[in-house]
Amino acid sequence: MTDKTETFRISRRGLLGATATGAVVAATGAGTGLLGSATPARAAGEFALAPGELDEYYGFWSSGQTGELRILGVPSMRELMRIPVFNRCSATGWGQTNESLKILTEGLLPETKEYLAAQGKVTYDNGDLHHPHMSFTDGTYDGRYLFMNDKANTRVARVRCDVMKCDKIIEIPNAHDIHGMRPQKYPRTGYVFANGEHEAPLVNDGQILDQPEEYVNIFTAIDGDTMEIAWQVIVSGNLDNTDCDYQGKYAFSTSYNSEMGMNLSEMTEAEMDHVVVFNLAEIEAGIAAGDYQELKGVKVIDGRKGQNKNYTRYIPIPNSPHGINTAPDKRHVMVNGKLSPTVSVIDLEKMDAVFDGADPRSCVVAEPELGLGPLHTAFDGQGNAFTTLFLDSQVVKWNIAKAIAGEDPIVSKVDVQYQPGHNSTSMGETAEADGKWLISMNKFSKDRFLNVGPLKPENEQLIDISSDRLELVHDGPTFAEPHDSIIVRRDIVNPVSVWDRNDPMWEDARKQAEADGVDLDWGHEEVIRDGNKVRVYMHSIAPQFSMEKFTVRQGDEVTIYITNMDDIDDVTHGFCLANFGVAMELAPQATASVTFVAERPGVHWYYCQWFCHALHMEMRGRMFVEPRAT
Ligand code: CUK
Ligand code: CUA
Repeated sequence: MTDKTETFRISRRGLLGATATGAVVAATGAGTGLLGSATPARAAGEFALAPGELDEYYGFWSSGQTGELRILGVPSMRELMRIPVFNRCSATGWGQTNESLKILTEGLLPETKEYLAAQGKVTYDNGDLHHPHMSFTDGTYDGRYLFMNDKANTRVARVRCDVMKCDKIIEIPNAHDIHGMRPQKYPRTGYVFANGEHEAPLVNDGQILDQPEEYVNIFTAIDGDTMEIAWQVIVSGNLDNTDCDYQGKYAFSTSYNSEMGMNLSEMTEAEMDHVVVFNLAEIEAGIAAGDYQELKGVKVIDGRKGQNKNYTRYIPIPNSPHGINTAPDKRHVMVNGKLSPTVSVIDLEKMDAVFDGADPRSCVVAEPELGLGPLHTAFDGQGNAFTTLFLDSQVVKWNIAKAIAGEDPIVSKVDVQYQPGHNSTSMGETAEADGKWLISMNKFSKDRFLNVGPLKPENEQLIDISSDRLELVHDGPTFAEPHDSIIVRRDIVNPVSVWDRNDPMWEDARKQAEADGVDLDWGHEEVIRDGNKVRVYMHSIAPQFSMEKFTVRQGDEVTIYITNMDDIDDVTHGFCLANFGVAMELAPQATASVTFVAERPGVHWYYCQWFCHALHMEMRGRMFVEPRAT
């Protein structure tokens, strides 16, 4: 860090004050003049990669209301890939191909399918993806799956890390608006824990509105292998974020609305909210003993306050806690105060006693004041924690042992631009936290980038945490709105470059081809008529489709199956049928399919829309639609 930057920091801090808010920054107009001229310091060669050099870490990013998962390289912060999940993707055909529609529709509840049918749809085309997390084995990432939530439409999805495509999406019954979500760390995933955020009547059929005592919230455990619901727990208060221990005994969720208020003033009334602790073995035993009600096919156990059972405990925590993060010491859990300037440190070694009847607060072993608006905490594996301070626009590094000893735990603070939500450290949510990098995911970028109009990008900053001097080394703009990320050592993630022809993703296509007597393992070109359903099988091999033309009739329901015979790295083709709104990705050795009604007579060109060859433009063919006889 140069002196110039140091001075600039101090003056900016002085200018905005310790509780700078977006409004203050906007009102002073300080940004463009004062801040724009400063050149950020760079530790030369430390994080910048030369062209052709590969990153040390995979970063898996959420995208909030965009609904997709993103892959970035860390530390370069280069965006490597977007994986459509809850969104509709024009490039890959996600949300249009038969393979993706199956994944998007098969996990929906019957009433959702009915609702969507009334809108003329088969699936949602939006999502709000906040929390991406990898599956664990024995306390660290195992490279099998990524799991993620959809707050917008109450879903949980899974992405296969071998092909980096989504293979399962389920809607969570009984719960409302899945927010916090984490995989079980030990012995393995195992469970995926998911919080319903918004309270609702347990049977939400339009009979109850203003009877808050009838409102409940639901915590869900999903089996990460089968993606089926294992069980649910009814809780008091709402549920925000969640995490679990390294022992396989407890999961825990923050609640910012223990009041069960229905408006802002009611929700923030109480001085204390709580963390709900879930005792996994007790819940499993309760289910086995039949102490549940079955709701929409799910076993639901009652873990509300005052139930006098050992399924849950409620730990009082000051005011509207948000993030909850288990430290790599496998013992301490940080509960981030949000409206309280504190982080509450829970000692899991005291949790058994709490379930045996000890005062719930007895597991809270420290509550250091760190600054204004603590939202999320990450770790370096060396006994330190890094907490984002939303209102202060800072990340604070603090020492866990000092906080427990009652000493001043603050090691250092670094300004971030501006208003951070989540942060994440390299391997920081595993037992293998390595203390190299921290990403601060800031909700506002304001003056940090060229002005692109009223809608601004967010700003994600890379901070070198290898010394006590937290060094900001990179600004990265991102589109709406990554909440959370994980940073995974690259040796853990090993995707393939070419699809397996027999991958489950293409199973339906293979079965249909077999029924139609078409051999997908050989180059094929067939048009099968089955009433007004027409199935067209062809293959692609650069720079050609195996069919230069085919004919259907107006009104036919046409399904196109294409196998990409190319088996070389990076030779992806596409199929785009012009003026039919049809397009899909054909990665090497994939068999993808798409269905549409041929309601437009005439000649229609289909073309390859992924640049694949010097003769890519020539990679096209004609669909001829014969007009309906009048
Ligand atoms: S939440 Cu967004 S900043 Cu959805 Cu993880 Cu805290
Ligand atoms: Cu095939 Cu472009």
